[in-house]
Amino acid sequence: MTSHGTLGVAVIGTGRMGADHVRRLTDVTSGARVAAVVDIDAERVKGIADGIEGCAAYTDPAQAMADPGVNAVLIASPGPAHEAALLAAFEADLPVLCEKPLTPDAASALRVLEAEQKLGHRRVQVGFMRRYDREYMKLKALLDSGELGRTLMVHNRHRNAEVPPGYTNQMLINDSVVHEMDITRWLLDQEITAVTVLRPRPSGNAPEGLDDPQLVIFETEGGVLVDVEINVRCRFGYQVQAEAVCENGTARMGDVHDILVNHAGRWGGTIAPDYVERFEDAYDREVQAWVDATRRGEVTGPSVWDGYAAAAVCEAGVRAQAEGRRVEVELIERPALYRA
Ligand code: ISE
Repeated sequence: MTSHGTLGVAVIGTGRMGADHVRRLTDVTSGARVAAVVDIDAERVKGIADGIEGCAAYTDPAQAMADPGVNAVLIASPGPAHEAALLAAFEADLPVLCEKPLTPDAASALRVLEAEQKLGHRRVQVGFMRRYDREYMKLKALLDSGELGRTLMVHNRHRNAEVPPGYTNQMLINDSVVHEMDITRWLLDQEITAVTVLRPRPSGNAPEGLDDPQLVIFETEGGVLVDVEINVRCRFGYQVQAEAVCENGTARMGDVHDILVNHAGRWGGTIAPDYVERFEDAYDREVQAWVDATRRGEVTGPSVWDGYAAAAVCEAGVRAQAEGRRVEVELIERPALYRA
């Protein structure tokens, strides 16, 4: 850390999310700076580093972690590259914010879980940013208060206007519904025990080879039923909504994030075009919380256990989707390091 306590962060991966985090750490977050950027594209990463004072460009994460100006690591590379980067950060004893997914599958997530436990302390905050969204935080506070009684069901709608070329049925679970898996566990403080995936007739807008939309149903250990409409080419905008149905009432978030306009006999608001805009505030709060905790020498927020649990639920979801049946989630016993 520099003399006045500014956290030097190495950002690994400069794609859509990585580039946005470079901007955030440079222009928004207080107490941190981008000390290094890493990408396999040497030209691209040099161009980014040249635009940031005191920032070094690397193509190898381990070399960036050895840079004396680097005190922490933000992993925003593609999911399959996360395990190696995480293990290198453990080796360098550096704190990490790892974009979701922790890793693409339960086995690799388990290897990271075991490696972090060997350190004897947490090192990783996983990038499930919806936990920092103000509406989700209010919803959790209300459910935790017990004012509405016990939660019986949760209805979710996760709608993307568009997805990139090459987006597959499996990515619909691993890349998109993974957010509802984590937010369900966090809102209810319960593990997900089984997954079922149902499909209506596909939309005429569905990309080739993709069954869109789909209905994903979670069962939780406390008997709550959670459904997720995942709709990845709805075209009208990016929309994430959740409604908790409780014994004495309901609570819904995600309808309005902007002003409502009455004009010429009509009323209405706006819908964000994509997740980077809709959750900009949540990403800002997530990264600020990570920088603040790291400068205090603490690790807070979603843990490697949360990343492993989400990976295990994703595996069950992908099997349920492929086999057309209800699949139970297989989880190891929660290690002591990750119990509250
Ligand atoms: C994307 O990777 C995200 O993480 C977004 O939050 C999600 O809404 C989108 O469906 C994913 O593809």
